[in-house]
Amino acid sequence: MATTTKKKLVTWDPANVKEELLKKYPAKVARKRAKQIMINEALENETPEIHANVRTIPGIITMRGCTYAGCKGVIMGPTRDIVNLVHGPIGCSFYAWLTRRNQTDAGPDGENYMNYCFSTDMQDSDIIFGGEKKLTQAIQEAYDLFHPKSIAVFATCPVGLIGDDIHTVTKNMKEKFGDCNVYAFSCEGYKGVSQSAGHHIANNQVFRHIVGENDEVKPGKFKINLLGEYNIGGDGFEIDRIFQKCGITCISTFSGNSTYDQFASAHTADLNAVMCHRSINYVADMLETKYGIPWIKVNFIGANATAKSLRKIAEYFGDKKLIAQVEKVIAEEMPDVEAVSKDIRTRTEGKTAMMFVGGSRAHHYKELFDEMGMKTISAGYEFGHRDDYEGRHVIPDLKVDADSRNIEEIEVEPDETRFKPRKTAKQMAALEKSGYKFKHYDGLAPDMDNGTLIIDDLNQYEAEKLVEIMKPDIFCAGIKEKFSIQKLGVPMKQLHSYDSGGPYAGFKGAINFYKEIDRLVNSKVWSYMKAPWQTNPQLSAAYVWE
Ligand code: CFM
Repeated sequence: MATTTKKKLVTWDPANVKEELLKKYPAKVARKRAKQIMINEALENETPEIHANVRTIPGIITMRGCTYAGCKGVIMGPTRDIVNLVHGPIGCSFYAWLTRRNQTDAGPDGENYMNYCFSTDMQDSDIIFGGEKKLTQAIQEAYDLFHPKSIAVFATCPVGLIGDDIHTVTKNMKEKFGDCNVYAFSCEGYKGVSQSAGHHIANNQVFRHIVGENDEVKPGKFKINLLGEYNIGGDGFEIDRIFQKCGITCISTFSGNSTYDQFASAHTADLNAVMCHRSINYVADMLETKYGIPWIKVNFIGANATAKSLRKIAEYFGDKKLIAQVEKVIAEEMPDVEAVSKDIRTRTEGKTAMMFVGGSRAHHYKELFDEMGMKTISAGYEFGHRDDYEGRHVIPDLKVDADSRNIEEIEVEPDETRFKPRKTAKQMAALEKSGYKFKHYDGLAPDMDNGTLIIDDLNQYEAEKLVEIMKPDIFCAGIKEKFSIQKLGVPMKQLHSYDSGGPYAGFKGAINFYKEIDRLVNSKVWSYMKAPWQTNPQLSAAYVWE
């Protein structure tokens, strides 16, 4: 007979939960972790300070990835026509080979290297005698085989340790080829405290070596760049569909389903729309300083958020036809979304969620859970910085430590010939006066309810404790967490790779997400976690002859 477990209503005091999470740690570790576990009391103008972007304590099983992952996988991974050559032992390449589910469309030219895994396959002898010769040969081989527009070289930990000069090697090869842009990234895994450092290293080099290479003016009236959208599970395809329907031209996406030429032409757009603040906000700043393109924060995760972001883009251009078209698209798309939302809400309303993802998704996906009537009781980032939690106003107060000093900040000046303000000072002031916000992001904390827990760099031990105490209806994180959480009897949704699902962005994506979460939180399977003899050990039986 199946046992049905009726869920008790769980209430908790956040201070007790925090105490419980810290209880097992040695005093010094507990003191450090306490600063990264924040009981949210964000008021309108005030947010409690959180310790973030600091080293993980050795011995703790962190959810984070390495700097190389942030550079090679996250930023450069989704660009299809650049040969991404990893200089290092083969394991680093294999790990970064198509595991992120960033999708691509090979386009009319069909140039797509994403399905290849390029590596110098360093051996012990290369570590001892140096790997520069091998790297030179590998670049030559890739060039001879594919004749790509561009080859990017990524340093893994041993390369930094032995001191191979990858930048000189790539510079020489670029000069030798003449028709192929070759550059390198010093993104050794240990370079920063997380993959966030890798984003910065990648973006700096893209800005330095590619942006501005193509001045050709592309057709389109309302031209934007979408920064920080990586086409996971096809999110970018859905956003592109919506842009096209609205008449908005996306010159480049950094870097979902992108090409070399998109980066090269990015300076020709008239607005930068930033999705993932963490991975790219500094590129938006550099594009503004050098070329005069203003930037705004957008979010295409959630149907309401999508509508809001489209209206924001239309308002920037201020064109009556565009504004009308955006309204028309929203009016066309929303009825389907609302029909599904109405149906699933009868089953999802009041359920609870926890989210611990990279550096922006916990905030973005909260919108989708809100739309389902679900409450986010705890959330956090693996590698967010204080501004991702508390808002950009804290940026001037951020402490520069040895680790952040290690990551280069590029000094940018207005381009002598190509700097062009997209709007007059008067136009910008008028927009701002009407409440329009440029360069603005308030972070996760103000959107979280009072008394919820915001936790930075959550680890495996704390994740399990948190689930045991707070018993959410769903837990969202990555593959490393998936099965340990499910063994606790709580459904787990991967918000990095989306398991095998997606897209979840835009209008169609919202519908997909509603249905998926409804299915997960209402599945009966979790009530069968306990075998009958665990809840009722006294089984009675009789012999057949009795
Ligand atoms: Fe930005 Fe990302 Fe994220 Fe990120 Fe990432 Fe990702 Fe992420 Mo995984 S760029 S910070 S380094 S939104 S791969 S597409 S899901 S951790 S929350």
